[in-house]
Amino acid sequence: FVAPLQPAGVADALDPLSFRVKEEPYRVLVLDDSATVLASIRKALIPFSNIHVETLRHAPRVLDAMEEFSPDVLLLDFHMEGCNGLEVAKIIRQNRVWESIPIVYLTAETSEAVQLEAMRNGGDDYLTKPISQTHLANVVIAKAERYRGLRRLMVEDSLTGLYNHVRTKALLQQAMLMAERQHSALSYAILDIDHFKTVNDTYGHMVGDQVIRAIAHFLKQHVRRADVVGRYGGEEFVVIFLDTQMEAAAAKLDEMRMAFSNIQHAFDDGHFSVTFSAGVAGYPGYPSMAELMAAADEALYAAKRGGRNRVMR
Ligand code: GH3
Ligand code: MG
Ligand code: MG
Ligand code: MG
Repeated sequence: FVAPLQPAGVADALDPLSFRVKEEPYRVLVLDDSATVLASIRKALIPFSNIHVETLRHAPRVLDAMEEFSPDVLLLDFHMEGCNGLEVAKIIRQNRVWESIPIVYLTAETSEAVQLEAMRNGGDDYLTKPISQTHLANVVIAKAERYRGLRRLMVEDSLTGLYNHVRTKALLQQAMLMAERQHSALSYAILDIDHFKTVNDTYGHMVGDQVIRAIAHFLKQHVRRADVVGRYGGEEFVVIFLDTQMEAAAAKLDEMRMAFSNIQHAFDDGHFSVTFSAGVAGYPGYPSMAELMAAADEALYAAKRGGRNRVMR
């Protein structure tokens, strides 16, 4: 069949961080040891349709809650039973994933010395109670907005909206640790478009870029939502198949390879097709990240040497 090239906006509709659409409300996690305070903050923020509030009373649960809820901003109480906000902020900041999440203190503590200490220890802002509903919402929205923009720059490839190189590697590391803990398998594949220089030379770089967007979109559509798709470099892509044995991943990739080779990319009045080659390697077969990546790379080169448009392992 003939598929038109993806218009520029198509890949942008996918938020590679969480598969959320971009207009989703800002997510704020509120940690306070008082149920009354939590209820009043929730009530203050509920009228704002672009804010989604989640509350937490128990500080030791904060990292789990953050992992589950994936907040865009954290509102943090200062004095809590058994610990204070400073300690919580320190623990959060030690975690690379959360090193730049906005932490906003919201407390009745008005001492300037305490405020200074809080800002020195990873706090982004310091609000004192009582506070107007609007002021609180404005600060939450402003911080969350900035963080989302920043996060996008850090982890997202701008041409395709896929995870970038750095983020892809971090996610692979994380996925391997998880697989080790759960005694499960995972598969890692690297894909490279065949004779892409010829595409650029024949149709121009703009069309080349469209093909890159098209394959990005195709890959996202053909793997599970939980799987990871990244753009590793120019016309090289990575797929991390979670909880998947290498044989199954290789079979899936081969199906995808065939389907992709049948897509016709429009150009002027005609069309052309493009193929890719892929190398795949599996955990626990290769227990370290470096070995796993090297094995997939070698398999990719073998696929290229073997004539391209094929999947090797
Ligand atoms: P092979 O089958 O061996 O992979 O051949 P190839 O032509 O694809 O060779 P190679 O992978 O070495 O070349 C990739 C080319 O992709 C080189 C570069 O000009 C082009 N390229 C890399 N990034 C982009 C991009 O973002 N947009 C476009 N249009 N071209 C790119
Ligand atoms: Mg308190
Ligand atoms: Mg290449
Ligand atoms: Mg290539």
